[in-house]
Amino acid sequence: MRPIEIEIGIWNLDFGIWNFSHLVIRMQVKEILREYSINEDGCRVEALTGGLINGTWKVSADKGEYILQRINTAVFKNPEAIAQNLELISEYLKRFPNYLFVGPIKNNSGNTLTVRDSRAYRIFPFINNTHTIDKVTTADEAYEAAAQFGQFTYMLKDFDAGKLEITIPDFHNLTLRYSQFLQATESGNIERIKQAAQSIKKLKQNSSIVEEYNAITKNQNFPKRVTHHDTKISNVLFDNHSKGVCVIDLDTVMPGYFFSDVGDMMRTYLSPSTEEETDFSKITIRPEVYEAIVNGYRDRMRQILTQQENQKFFYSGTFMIYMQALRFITDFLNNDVYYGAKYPDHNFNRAGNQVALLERLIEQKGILTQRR
Ligand code: GN1
Ligand code: MG
Repeated sequence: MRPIEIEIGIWNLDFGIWNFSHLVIRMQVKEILREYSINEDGCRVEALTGGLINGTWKVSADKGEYILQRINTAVFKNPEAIAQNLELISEYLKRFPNYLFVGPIKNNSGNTLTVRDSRAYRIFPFINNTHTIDKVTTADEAYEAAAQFGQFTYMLKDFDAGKLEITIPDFHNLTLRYSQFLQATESGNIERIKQAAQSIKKLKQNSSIVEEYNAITKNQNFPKRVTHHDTKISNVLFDNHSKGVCVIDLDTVMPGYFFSDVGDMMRTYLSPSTEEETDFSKITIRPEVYEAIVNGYRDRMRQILTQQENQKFFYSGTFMIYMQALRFITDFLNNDVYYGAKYPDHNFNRAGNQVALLERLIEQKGILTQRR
């Protein structure tokens, strides 16, 4: 996670440099910190980038360092459900005393969630001697991350996934995402539908990915497991020796399929470029990273992965990239209501990027699956 701006140097800093929303957040953050008896005087609050959905800050106070997060309640409509899931998981994982579970801290009223004016906040301890990274630069990093996500699901293999609240219904339901996409191509912004014609066509041409999803999710050899659903590299804590320590950001932990987690790693680790890259010639697939994801995940999940799951590693990548392309283009056609846009064609470009990534991956199928 990279600091984008120093939100609050010292609390009394000149107010003139803040726009209105900064100010509102700043006042609210101050109130929230008080709920945790964190002295805000001389406190440094630094915004961290990375996520598209929640707001995240690093807080450095007298008492120590923390991660403060504001949950986007337009997306997570029931933040209490997240808090409840985290408590259940944290309780269960106590049977693995060597595993570091980073859960939210309780506020002065004993709750892990602090709600102010319909905004929900929570605070995590900042774990010393750990760090996160923004991009995968080596296969070892991909291996470590895949091992951590695999380990997380493995440790929870006997936990009753049915106890978890569904924090985002149908989050990785490809059938639904595809029908929302088709709907947007009918009733979305007409200009944008024309502009996106090429990507729309390519996505429709690849709809066999949806058919495969429909088939495998009906098959009992693809059990629902406790999966993370957001396996980007910045959701892994690394130690000073670049070894994975644990996974973080458990808001979308829900019953799900192994291919969601493996697939999102492929989607976000395989190319040296990110989903924000607009020069699509920079989108390439790194076979050694592919191999590291498969090995890292399998090393921890080997005992429970079914034979059928084992055959769907490559599919996982196509599944997640395809779904993300659908989500970006659907949002573009619907005038950026979900992801927002920092510039007019932002979601158009993100969708194009994911379509190109999908094409690169499919081209390499022979090479990648031969290695495995
Ligand atoms: C969102 O906020 P962030 O970056 O963790 C999204 C993911 C997408 C991702 C694309 C709740 O995640 O599903 O893959 O953007 N999360 C939600 O960058 O929609
Ligand atoms: Mg997230």
